[in-house]
Amino acid sequence: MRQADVTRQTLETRIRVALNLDGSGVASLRSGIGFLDHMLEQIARHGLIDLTVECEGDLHIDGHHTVEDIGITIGQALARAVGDKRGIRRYGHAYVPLDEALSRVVVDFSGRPGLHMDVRFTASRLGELDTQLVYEFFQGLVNHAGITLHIDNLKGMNAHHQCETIFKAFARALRAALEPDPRAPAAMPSTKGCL
Ligand SMILES: [Mn+2]
Repeated sequence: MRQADVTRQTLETRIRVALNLDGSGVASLRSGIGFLDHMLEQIARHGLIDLTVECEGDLHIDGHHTVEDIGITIGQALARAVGDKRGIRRYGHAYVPLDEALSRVVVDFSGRPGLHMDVRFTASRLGELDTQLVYEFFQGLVNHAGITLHIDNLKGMNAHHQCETIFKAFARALRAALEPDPRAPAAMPSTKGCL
């Protein structure tokens, strides 16, 4: 039920995202950027989200449009799949370590887009991914999913580890926020009555 299949096309990118929030972590990823596929796989596996991402982007320029637009399209799919948010926990957070690196991600399905990200990558590139684009990915996602997202890399020397802990913590936080709350299965998790 909590599924979405979104196609988004511009003159810069052509993207399809399909996701199932109640999946088992099955991923089919062809973003065109190997390291980004590695990160999207973390969202699927640790979020228990079945996730398909297919992208034909203008990588002959650079990765910017591809990474940002994949974030936008995943955000659109998330918003569609989550529906009216009745019965979910709404908030989720996770700390994830990977050796020396440690990140914390906190999410609120608030309906209000907001990204607060404090990450100082120790390298400018990870494979074919410019680390500046991690911010663009989450900005696109947050704007279109309508979520408040706080991302903090608390420790880390190795940029691969920094990045991986961010995506894994994001996935775990998502999973917690999207989980059905058995004590309030039909309730809107807000005193406003809507989100
Ligand atoms: Mn890795």
